[in-house]
Amino acid sequence: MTKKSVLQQARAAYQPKLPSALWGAVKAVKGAATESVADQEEIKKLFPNTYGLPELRFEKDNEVAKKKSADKEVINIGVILSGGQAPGGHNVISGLYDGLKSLNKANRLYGFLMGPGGLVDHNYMELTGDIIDQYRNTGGFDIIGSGRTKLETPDQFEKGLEIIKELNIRAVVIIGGDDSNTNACVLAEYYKAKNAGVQVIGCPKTIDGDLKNDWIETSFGFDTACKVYSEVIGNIQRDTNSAKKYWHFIKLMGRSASHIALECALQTQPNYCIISEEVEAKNKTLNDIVAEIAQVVADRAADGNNFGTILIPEGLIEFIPAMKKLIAELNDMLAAHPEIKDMEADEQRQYVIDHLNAENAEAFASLPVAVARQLSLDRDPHGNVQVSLIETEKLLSEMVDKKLAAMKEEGKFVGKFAAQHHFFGYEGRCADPSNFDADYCYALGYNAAQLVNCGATGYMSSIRNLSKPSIQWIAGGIPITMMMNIERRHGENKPVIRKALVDLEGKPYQEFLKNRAKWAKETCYVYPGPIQYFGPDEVCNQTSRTLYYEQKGK
Ligand code: FBP
Repeated sequence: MTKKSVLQQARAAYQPKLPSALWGAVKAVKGAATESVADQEEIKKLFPNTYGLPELRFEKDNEVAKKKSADKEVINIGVILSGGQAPGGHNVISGLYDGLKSLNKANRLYGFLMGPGGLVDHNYMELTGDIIDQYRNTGGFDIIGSGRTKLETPDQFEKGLEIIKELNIRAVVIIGGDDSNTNACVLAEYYKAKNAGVQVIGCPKTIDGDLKNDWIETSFGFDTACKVYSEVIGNIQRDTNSAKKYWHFIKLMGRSASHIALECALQTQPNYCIISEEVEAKNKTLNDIVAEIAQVVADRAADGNNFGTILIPEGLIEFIPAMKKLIAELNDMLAAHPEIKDMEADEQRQYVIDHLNAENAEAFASLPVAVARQLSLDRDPHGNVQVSLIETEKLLSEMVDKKLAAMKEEGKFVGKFAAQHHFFGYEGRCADPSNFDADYCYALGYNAAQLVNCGATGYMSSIRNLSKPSIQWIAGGIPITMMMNIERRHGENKPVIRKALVDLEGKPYQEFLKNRAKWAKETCYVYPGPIQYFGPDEVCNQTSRTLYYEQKGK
């Protein structure tokens, strides 16, 4: 174990707060049968054993509390961390461990190493109390590591079953984003169909904030990651407001949806923030976006302010309608001809241009070479373009620079323009969880143990009512099939959990809309400062602005 910082030592003593519904023994109360969000007939056909299950809600159970521990069945659980790191993963595991031990001290928790691949390759370790105690309230996924192996083939499921049986594991808990939870459901269906006696439960993880709906109010890690990014954006804003000489182009993680950019904008009040979902809805081109940014720069320059901040969501490229069409055709082309990704750069570029339809070929040819190349490279195991590798912040600032030069010639820009570039993503994914994420994650894990105990499979751990104090949070489980629809992936139609994009009618975006013209022209920066773990409630226990506005008045 590495040396602990003074903060980590103090933080280790923090006891996350559980919802009162999970204090002591619980019983699962069944709600009505459920349906998928769309494509009901197709999803039902694909998940005959896990479709239509009822929503579950936990309540205190006085009867079970009286059972002697000798009568209790031993339950072993295997846990997997899947995909990108998100603050609080260790607390999901410590909550799961404590929940499991609260049911029966003889229960055991196994961690599969380096993501879903650990299950298939039989790489695991037992997570004992001593190990868990080293990781309570810490960031990172290093307790067992994470990975992006996609669990999808019967072969993988059968290999997994061998080790599951060997370790007498009753349930696998998969902590992941929308794609990993989709695969958790496929695994649950497979094991249920063959009566393997193995349950599968998902937990909603991703800093991107796009795994949310009426039952999953936020994915864990979003709160902490956005607070870290907002602290640094605030610091940059103070710097630029001091020297008054740079425009900072700041790209923020979030593979697809713009929740992180929107949340950071609400926290820091930058001069400009692109929301990809708005770009798509208004059918904007890259040139439109560049023209808007250049106008903001020119308007501030007219007031003598040659400085500012611009937030750019990582997933922007895929939301520009012309790019979206291009990427869809490229995805199909790469799925049908995987050899393209191994070609030399020039040969690859020509091949792609020759084989795209005319409109897409023109869009592709007009892109800077580095961006075009990134779009033609390998996808991640879930079929996603690796947008974090596309330098949109540089692309935009170069285009804005050119546009301003043209505006200067026409007498429409009278100032100076110097740009700095930043990309914040990895900086926030392993931060020590905020009090909100520490509590939320612990509750998700503890709750997952209860879902296993009540025999659920194909469910996601759900903790709701999150803008209220944690004691009032609602605990239960939601059938994963309920969140699914059919989407095109890797050139095929697949059942997947529907991604939650920024809702342009929603309160967080509307709040941004109300203020953005003022933030663009004036200097209204807010400097949130670092996450605080100790101190007054309003400083330490604030939820994200997104959750606050979404739940305001509810
Ligand atoms: P998950 O969807 O797995 O939570 O990962 C999210 C994310 O952090 C994205 O924001 C980012 O685009 C991507 O992971 C980066 O992937 P990698 O860690 O493989 O570089």
